[in-house]
Amino acid sequence: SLSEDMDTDAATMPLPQSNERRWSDTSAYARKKILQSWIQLPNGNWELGKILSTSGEESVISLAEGKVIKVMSETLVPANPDILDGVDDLMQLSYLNEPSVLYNLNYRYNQDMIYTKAGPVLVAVNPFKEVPLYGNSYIEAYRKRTNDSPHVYAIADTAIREMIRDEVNQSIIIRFSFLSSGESGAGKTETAKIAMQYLAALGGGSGIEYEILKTNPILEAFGNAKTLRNDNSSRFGKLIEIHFSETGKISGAQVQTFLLEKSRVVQCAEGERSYHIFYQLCAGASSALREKLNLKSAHEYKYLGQSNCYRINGVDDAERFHTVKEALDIVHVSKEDQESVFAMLAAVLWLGNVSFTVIDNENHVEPIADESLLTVAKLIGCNSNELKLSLSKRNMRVGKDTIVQKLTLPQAIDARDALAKSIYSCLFDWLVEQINKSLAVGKRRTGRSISILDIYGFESFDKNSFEQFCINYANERLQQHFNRHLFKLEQEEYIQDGIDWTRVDFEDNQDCLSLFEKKPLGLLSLLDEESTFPNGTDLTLANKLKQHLISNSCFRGTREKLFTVVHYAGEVTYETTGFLEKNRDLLHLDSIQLLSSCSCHLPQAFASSMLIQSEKPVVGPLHKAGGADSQRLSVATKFKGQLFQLMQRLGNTTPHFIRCIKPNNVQSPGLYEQGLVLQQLRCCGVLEVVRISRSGFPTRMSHQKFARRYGFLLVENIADKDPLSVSVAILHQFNILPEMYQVGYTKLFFRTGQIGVLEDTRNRTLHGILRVQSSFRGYKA
Ligand code: AOV
Ligand code: MG
Repeated sequence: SLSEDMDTDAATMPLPQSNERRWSDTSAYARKKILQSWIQLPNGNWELGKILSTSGEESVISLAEGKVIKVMSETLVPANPDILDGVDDLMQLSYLNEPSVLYNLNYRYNQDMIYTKAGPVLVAVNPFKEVPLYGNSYIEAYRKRTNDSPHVYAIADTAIREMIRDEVNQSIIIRFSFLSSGESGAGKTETAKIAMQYLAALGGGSGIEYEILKTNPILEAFGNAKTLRNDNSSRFGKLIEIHFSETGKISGAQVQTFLLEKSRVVQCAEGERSYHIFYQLCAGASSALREKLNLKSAHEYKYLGQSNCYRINGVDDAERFHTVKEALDIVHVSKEDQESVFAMLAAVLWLGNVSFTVIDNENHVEPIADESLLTVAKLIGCNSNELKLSLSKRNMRVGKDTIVQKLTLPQAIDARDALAKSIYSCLFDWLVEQINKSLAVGKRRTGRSISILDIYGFESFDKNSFEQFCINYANERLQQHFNRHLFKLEQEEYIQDGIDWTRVDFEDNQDCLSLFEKKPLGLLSLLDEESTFPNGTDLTLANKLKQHLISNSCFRGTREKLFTVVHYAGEVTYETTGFLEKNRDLLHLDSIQLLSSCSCHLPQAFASSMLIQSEKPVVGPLHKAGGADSQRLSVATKFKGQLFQLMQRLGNTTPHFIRCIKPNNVQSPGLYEQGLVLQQLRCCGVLEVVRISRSGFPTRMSHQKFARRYGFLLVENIADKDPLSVSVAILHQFNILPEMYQVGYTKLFFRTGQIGVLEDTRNRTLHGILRVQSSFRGYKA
């Protein structure tokens, strides 16, 4: 390659011929007069042009197809020489500007090279088709390091090696970037699976790796759905922590999930679907199971019918159902439990068909005791009269008395839907718990684990509600993690170690995070406070936020129920409609009581898990009119707690970042929309990362460690020397050029690629020693 190597894990790098040559080549290009330039067309796209002549302030450019134009010379954006076309790492570009980066990614994308490094970050551009980059032969090649082109496998490989070498937990953080249209389908979930595949192949042996891989079809069936943007959209966030033994073998794993989108169970938009598992069950259940659950086809369930979409192109739901059942077998969910799970799903579907009839002249209603109601009662194992009562009345405590309130139609529908959502989300949590029980073999914290985070990215739709509010808050937290890691820590470390370093400013999003988290006057606190007020409404919430936060630079109060947050990635306007309800997430005590009275074990388990939750300290709601419905942590507060925990966990790991990019909005292969890609690159700070990494010294090692690791390669005697002197001696012996490293108080700092030379020599020397030893042993035997 013509310029510096890019991989912070330098062991992947081939031995460069001569550092000097490589450096001078790069700077030679930079000094040369530019021959080609990027010209921006009226549609915003960039086209490559040859500079024919420059006179005064104007330049004459020839474009493709012989077109010649005149432009102001100052608008020229230098293009890289052809020889740099499609470089592996954006850091290698002599001219690092937006069109050059776009072009480079596009050039690679056209050849199915969907992965590119951007300094320490791996960029993955979604191919929307099968690309021949995966499977055993590729895994082997990355394991043996005979293939060093950028890949998820290479990231996973680095994570394993660093985990073993440093005895530090690792994390692979997969995210995409914000888009004004709201984004999804960039490839995060697929990327996470590819990383897991690699870890399972290298750390496998005990069999537990199959179980880990089988968590994917299960969680996707229950937590993914077809949306307008992605046929397999994750509607929850996921962290999977894979544990390894001292010898680098997988010993167990743990899954944590975040904020499942419950509302999808009872309603979804035109053209979208509810969770896959419902359609899979309806299509794939055996006739015995159908009979037992009184199962109909998907068309006959109202919850599934309202969006007018039952099928996904190219997907056989019946076949998927069998895959899910097999996966459940593998993670040790018994056949009996599986049947209970399916019964719960059928109960949810039948609940949606429960209808109501008016019973008095005050418009109070009660459910009709038809097939739907009776089937629900049978499936969850309760008395049908009690089910009927719980959907037509609400017990409320006022002081010492209990009063019974009859429900109107909207209230009854709410009660019914709340019950369906609770059953489903409890079922989801229960499944995760079963998976964790099955995977909890080696949970000892040994400093040897790799966590993979696949979490929703920023969302910004035409209408943004409570879900987007939480999701974007989560992203704000993750963004800070990313910033801090790549920028702040970097600089602080240089300064601490006495390295001269020109400060590079970066955007921090602390202000926006404070807007969310400050107590008592932050978005979350105010939301919780309003949620506890019996008379709180969407409008009073909006007014309260405006009243207290209007002076905050990240906040803007707009019309009525609207407010705008200036997020790291852009502005998002939220509408408070439904915020309080969703944050309270009340399940009436009556419903919990109903579930606990059921004869089936799953509803009972659900009821007790909900009761346990409600015993936690109450931040959340006291329901209307002084009533005493279940009191528990508000959704936002619970989520915030989960996020803090997540950040703490990630904070103790060495992170590896993967950025997924979606090249078009129509899920179609071969289509690369410059504008769309650029927006994503800008928002996730990829260019910034490259700039900083290129100018900095991203590889670092303490003097002790460096001396320990490479000291034995020295020819001179180092017995009584301190680590710093040993380090310096090593650097000299290996002729590492002075501009390639800096010696800090406690550490050595290297430009990318430098450690590679030493690692190679070390590996060769070690292998030499091992070969000698083993042939010696062979001789003796
Ligand atoms: P997401 O996880 O980022 O969306 P997915 O991982 O579900 O996106 O990817 C969406 C679709 O893109 C997949 O179903 C595949 O068809 C295709 N795809 C992604 N990566 C690859 C790849 N490496 N090779 C082939 N096809 C791929 V969301 O969960 O909705 O935001 O929240
Ligand atoms: Mg996903």
